[in-house]
Formats: sequence, C-alpha cells, structure tokens
Amino acid sequence: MSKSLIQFIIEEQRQIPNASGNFTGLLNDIISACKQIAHDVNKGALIGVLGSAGSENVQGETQKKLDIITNEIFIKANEWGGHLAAMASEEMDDIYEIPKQYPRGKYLITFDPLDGSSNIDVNVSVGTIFSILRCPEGVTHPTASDFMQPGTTQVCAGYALYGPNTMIVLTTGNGVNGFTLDRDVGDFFLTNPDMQVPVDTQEFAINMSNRRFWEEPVQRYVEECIKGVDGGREKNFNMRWVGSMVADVHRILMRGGIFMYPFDTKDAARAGKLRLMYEANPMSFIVEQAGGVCSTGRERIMALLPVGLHQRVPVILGSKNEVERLVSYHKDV
Ligand code: P6P
Repeated sequence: MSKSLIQFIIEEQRQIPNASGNFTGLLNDIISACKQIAHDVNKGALIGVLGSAGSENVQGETQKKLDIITNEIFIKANEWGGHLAAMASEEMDDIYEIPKQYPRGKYLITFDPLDGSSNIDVNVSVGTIFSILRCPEGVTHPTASDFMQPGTTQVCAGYALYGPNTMIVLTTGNGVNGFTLDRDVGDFFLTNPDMQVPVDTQEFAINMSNRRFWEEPVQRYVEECIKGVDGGREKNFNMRWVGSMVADVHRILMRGGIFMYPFDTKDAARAGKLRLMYEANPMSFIVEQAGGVCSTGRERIMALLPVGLHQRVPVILGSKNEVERLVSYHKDV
C-alpha cells in the first residue's frame, strides 16, 4: 500500500528545520473535515442532506443544506486544534475568530466548504477548496484585513474532490500530490505523485451561455477553438464544463486544458464570478506548482493584493501554451 497522506506530510515536515508540527496538526484536522464531508456528500438523500436550506449566503446565492452542514463540519474540525487564529468561508459574511476556550495558532485559513454545490442535488462531483496563510506576526485578534495577503504568500493550498472516488490534492510549495480515500481503511493514500499540467491541450472549459458578455480577446480565443483547423488553429478542440471548479481543475491537472471564467459584462458590479481568496488563489497555487499558468487575462492572479474577503476576479488557468496565447490576445487590444 502506498504512503498515507499523514505519513507524506510528516516526512515533508522533517525537511523543515525547527518545524513545530503545528502545520502537520492543522492539515490533519483539515483531512478529518474532508472525510466527514465526504461521508455526508456520499450518503446524500439517505440522510436527508440534499435540497435547499431556504437561506442565502453573503454572495446572495441560495444555500443548499449541505453548504451549511459542510461549513459547520469544517469549523468544528478546525477550531479546537490550536493551529489557527481565524477562518474565513464563502458561507460566512465575516471572519470566524477562534473561540476563547481554544488556543490560537499562527495560521489563517480561507475555504469554500462545498464548491459547486448547485450540482449536489443532481449527483455531479463537488469539492472543498482551502488556502492556508500565516497570521501576521504579533496579531492575536485577527480581522479581515489580516487576510488581505496576495496568493504568493499562501503556505498551502488544496482541494478535496468528492467524485467517483474521493481525493485530496495538495501543494505546500514543493509540487502537487494527489491522494485517494480508501473508505475501508479510512485514510487517504498517495496515488498521484508530482502532478503536472501538460503545457498543451485540445480541451477548453467555459460556460458558453455567457458568450455575449465576454470581452473581445475571450470571444476571439473561444471562436478559434470552436473553428479549430477551419479557423486558423493547428488542431481541433473539445469542450467540457462541469460547473464545479474543483472537477474542472482536477481534469486539467490530470490531462491538461484551459479553464475560463473570464471578466464579463453580465453584472457590471462583478469582475467575474469566482472568488479570489478561496477559489482563484488556492487553485492558482496548485496549478502553478504543477507547471500551469493562472491569469485574470491581464495579470497573474496570485500577484493581486486582495481588497475584500469575498472579492471576485476573472480566472483563466491551465495549460501554459493556451493560457499564454489568450493572455497575449488581451495585450493585442
Ligand atoms: P456557472 C460553483 O458555483 C462555481 O463557483 C464554480 O465551482 C464553477 O466553476 C462555477 O461557479 C460555475 O458557474 O455560472 O457555470 O454555474
């Protein structure tokens, strides 16, 4: 049997002089949360967790019962360990400070407890996304402003994918590794070491129904993909769009592709749909560590200085040569 996720993390920890074991402890708590979420997602209707909660989140999106349940699971699994100073979630307006009865640690975490949850009622893959930052030195009562760190400062980023099998894909800045849950044993095991995004692809991912709202460079790029060899490209393309970022990004890590949720004029108040702090930044850290490229179309996503916990950004990420082609089209205008 291959290396367990915990064994992998502890062996990584041994490479870091004077490591306190705090980070390993935090990851262990996150893994525990993902196992509990996997259980509830997998049981679904059998335990009555599907359907709408009849409430809205800070994004104005209708919450599914599992949005709330998984948020609670993540909070409860991570608040007591003494590794975190605060948390921020897609499902909570403001940050969640660690309750007084628990010790505080030196990390901050942002997370989307159930990304793609609109798919959960129709049994399509969904996921959990998380990003770990350092709490600024000397800050014992963090506020939202302490989370406003560019993606380049992330200590770790990962996602759990609740699909045909449950996986955790993780980076701490030394490449990307994938682990698959063995339900019989109850642990994740290394199945995808050193994941790499192929630099070329013939597969693009975008929600085509937004076509009339895109900027010209995206219109041009997607039109060329659709036309393939009949429109000046050297190859023909296929299209995929799951509607769960975790599933689309995982496919790109496994076989290449370009994922686009670009700037659109659908809602002038929004720079795009996806959130910087708990979708774009963690996925960018993972994809860049696997040799991919991640851009808003005009700048590197991880270079952005955040201005809000729930800030939205345009996202173009995946196979280097295709993302760079689309970025070059933005320079042409
Ligand atoms: P649309 C899920 O709600 C999500 O945040 C991402 O996981 C996914 O890529 C995107 O939105 C899907 O958006 O507009 O196609 O439903």
